[in-house]
Amino acid sequence: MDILADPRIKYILIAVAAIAAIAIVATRFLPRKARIGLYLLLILGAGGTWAYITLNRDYLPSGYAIEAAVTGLNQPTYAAAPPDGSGRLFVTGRTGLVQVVEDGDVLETPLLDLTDVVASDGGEQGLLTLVFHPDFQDNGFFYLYYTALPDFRTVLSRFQVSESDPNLAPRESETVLLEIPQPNTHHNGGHLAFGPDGYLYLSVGDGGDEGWPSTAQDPANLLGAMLRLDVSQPAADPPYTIPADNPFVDDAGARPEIWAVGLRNPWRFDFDPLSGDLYLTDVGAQKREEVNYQPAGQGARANYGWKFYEGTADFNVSEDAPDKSTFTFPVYDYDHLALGGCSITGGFVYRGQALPELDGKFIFGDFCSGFVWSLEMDGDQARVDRLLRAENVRLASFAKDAAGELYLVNLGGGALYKLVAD
Ligand SMILES: [Ca+2]
Repeated sequence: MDILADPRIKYILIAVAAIAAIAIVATRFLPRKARIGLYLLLILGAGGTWAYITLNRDYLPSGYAIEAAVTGLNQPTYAAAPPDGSGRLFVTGRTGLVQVVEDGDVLETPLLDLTDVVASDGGEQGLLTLVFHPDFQDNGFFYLYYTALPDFRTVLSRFQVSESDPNLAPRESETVLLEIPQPNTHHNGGHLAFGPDGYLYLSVGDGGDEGWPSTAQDPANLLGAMLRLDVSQPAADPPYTIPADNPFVDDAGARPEIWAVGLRNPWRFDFDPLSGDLYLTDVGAQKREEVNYQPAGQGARANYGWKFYEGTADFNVSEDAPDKSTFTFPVYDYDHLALGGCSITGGFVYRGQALPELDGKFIFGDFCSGFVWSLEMDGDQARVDRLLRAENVRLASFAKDAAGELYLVNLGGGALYKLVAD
């Protein structure tokens, strides 16, 4: 961060230096009282400069900025580029629309309209995410994750793009993979991504459960967990199979879909397309937001701690809590008070071309403060740098285009902003 790049600070520093120079010269000629006055002025000036820099450092130039790329979207929650060379983006909208962006314009007719079945009134409900089947170009399959009327259950479904019109996905193409009952309207979090192993990973919030033991610690319950499904056999019934090495397959009473437990509202995650490392953000309760990390190939049966722990802090460490060493703690967590945040928003590992200095870094932000950071692992230590503060952006998500460039998804303003060099 180049503080001197802000002209206001440059002027203040010049003014302080000028007063200092005058004071030094004037010391020879001025009476004692006037000298003391000048010294006081000098101290005030220096103090004022320090306070100004401290209070404004979040707004100083950082080398990064955002620029509007797509506007006129309907409450966007996520966007993704179909892997077919078309350059399009499919954008999920909270109320249940999937809109198509072509050449920067939002097409008038949506790809899919689920507004009559999607529950979106509750704080964290809606059509939340989308992922393309790795063989999308051949089979036209993509998956959606949404909360459904009338009981607010969570639904994971597969859809198929029409063979005659690539900007249309018929409602009748829906095949439901999973339905998960929800005890509450919040912590519906969730993200979908294919891992380097070709399996479909799905993160599921704890459903806002108020009880104990927590659904997040209960492997008999799909809430508060990361699931791993094999969807390579589309005709299977149910329409997925359980990977043979899923960690709970041999545990009596456990759901074999579960890959990891102890999550509260795991809103997004990403596998680095190069290394296969996993970055998983989990939204905290009242205090702490966290980033979890697993090197490629690791993480099966991990317990991320909720709701014994919120980030690295104790939350409800009951007497029967397992030993602390059995949990996977975040590589980075931050306090709401310290940074004005409220809800962490992941995140992608940047592998685009335009911002080479971000290559391999995990980019994430906060829904309330608008801060955007990069995180880089050095051994088992995380190094975090602040990239920018996106004011007036309700940062529901990040998104990635076909070239790997990153966007901020502004739920409030119906827009996608591209992350660019300033
Ligand atoms: Ca945790």
